Amino acid sequence: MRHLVVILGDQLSLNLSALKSFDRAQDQVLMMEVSAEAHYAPHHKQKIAFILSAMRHFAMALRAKGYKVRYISLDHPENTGSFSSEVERAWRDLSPQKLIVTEPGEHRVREMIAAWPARFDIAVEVRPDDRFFCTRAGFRDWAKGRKSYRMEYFYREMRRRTGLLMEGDKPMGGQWNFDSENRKALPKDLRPPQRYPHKPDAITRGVLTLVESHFPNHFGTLKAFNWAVTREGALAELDHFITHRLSQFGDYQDAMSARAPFVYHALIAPYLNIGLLDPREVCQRAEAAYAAGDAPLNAVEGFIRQILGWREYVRGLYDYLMPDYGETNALEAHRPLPDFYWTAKTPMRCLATTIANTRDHAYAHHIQRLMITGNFALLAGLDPKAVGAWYLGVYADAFEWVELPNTHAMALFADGGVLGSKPYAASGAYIERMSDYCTGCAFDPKVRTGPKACPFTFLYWDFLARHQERFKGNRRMALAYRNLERMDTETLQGVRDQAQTFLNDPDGYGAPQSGQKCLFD
Ligand code: DLZ
Ligand code: SF4
Repeated sequence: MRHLVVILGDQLSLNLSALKSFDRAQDQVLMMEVSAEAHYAPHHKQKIAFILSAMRHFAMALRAKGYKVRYISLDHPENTGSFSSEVERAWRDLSPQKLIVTEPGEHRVREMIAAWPARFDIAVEVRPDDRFFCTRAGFRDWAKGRKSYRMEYFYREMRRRTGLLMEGDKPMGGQWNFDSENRKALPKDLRPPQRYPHKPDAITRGVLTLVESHFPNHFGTLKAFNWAVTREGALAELDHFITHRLSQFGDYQDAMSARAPFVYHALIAPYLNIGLLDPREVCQRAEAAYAAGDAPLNAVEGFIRQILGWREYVRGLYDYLMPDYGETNALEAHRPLPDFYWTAKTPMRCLATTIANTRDHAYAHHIQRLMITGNFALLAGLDPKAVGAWYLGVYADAFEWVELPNTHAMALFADGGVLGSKPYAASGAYIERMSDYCTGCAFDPKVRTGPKACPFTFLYWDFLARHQERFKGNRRMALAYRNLERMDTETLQGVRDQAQTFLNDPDGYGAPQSGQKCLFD
């Protein structure tokens, strides 16, 4: 045999670099369902099912095109359970002259592959992953020598390089960024469209049964599984977004609602991240919708910025700064994750709703992730590694290259400001403004102390006071510190005492006493 082409579960694209120059007569593809990949993070059941079903459908699509595929399913009797041991078994069985693989996204897997040449005593060709606008070298060139790496500058450079939303060398509409228009709360009478339905076929149904029996104790439910597992399904979901959601996406990008968990979001990140969609086609579709007059510029620019700007930027930064980047803990946050991150049982309605959405759909949108679960973790001083493992496990789209910069750096400020210029700390007032969570909550966002006090509010003031030395000189936090200084000593002490009581037992805080009605049933 000539080449053994290894395809990982997030590389499901027929245009994958590892497949270029594939000779159907002499080469073979290897795909492996391995338990080690299901266990390195506490993956949500839907995430495992999504990846395994998409892998099985992709293997079918390859075979239909005449590729020979060695596909090792999770319950294959000889499955040894890890990438390296399965590659070793294939290498013994097939004696290839060379292994070919597209560079994996995660540092952990890159290191694994770096050990293969010595382990198997054969050539291993690692090809660049070209499913991105910006190459690794391109990002390094941009980042080299800079004191700080602000996304906004990288994004402008990418707009210029790709010509997306450009009029000559000027941004379309005369502005690079329309974010100030994209912060509306969802009006009560507005009903975002239903999610696009993906009916599970026999393969997906088989995988759902397999996952339930192999991973019964993993987080999450499979009941509402509704992910595309083929390129056709992913394209249908993209179409649905462009036609029914994109035009409102901008306005309500930051809105949160207990009655509309998906608001106007696209729900395509899982497909982009495993290769079912390509970021170039996605941005071109959005740009075309603007050109056709079907969606306004604030929506289209906001959407394209997420993909052309933010997604490429976090990938570049991860690559540039790992592995040390994941080890920082600038705010010395060491508290364990409260149990309610797994159970959704807390009287804080914003957290209970976001975590219940996560449990039911392996999804929460970016503001829920940043300003509810992330903001809480920042304010409460939760350990960045524990928080990172949670995010990496519970979201269908999470792979470390995208998850780590978003969680570790943006949400938790654990990198001390390499990515962002200030922490995204916010009190209950922000959550009340941007959501309908506070109505019906046991707490009141305006109250700072006493039984009705909102934990986000007293934790926010406690966070500012705790980190005063570090942040008081930060220009972007000047207003917050002026407000803190206006608070009299006694009030501040009361707020800090209440924060301490809360932090001593976040799971027990506000729980019903015997005889009282349970707040979260
Ligand atoms: C996340 C995941 C899971 C749960 N299972 C598999 C699997 O069985 N086989 C596989 O090839 N990939 C899986 N993945 C995705 C990998 O973790 C992903 O390819 C690497 O993290 C990329 O660096
Ligand atoms: Fe969350 Fe506080 Fe609002 Fe309750 S009152 S939903 S805890 S922000």
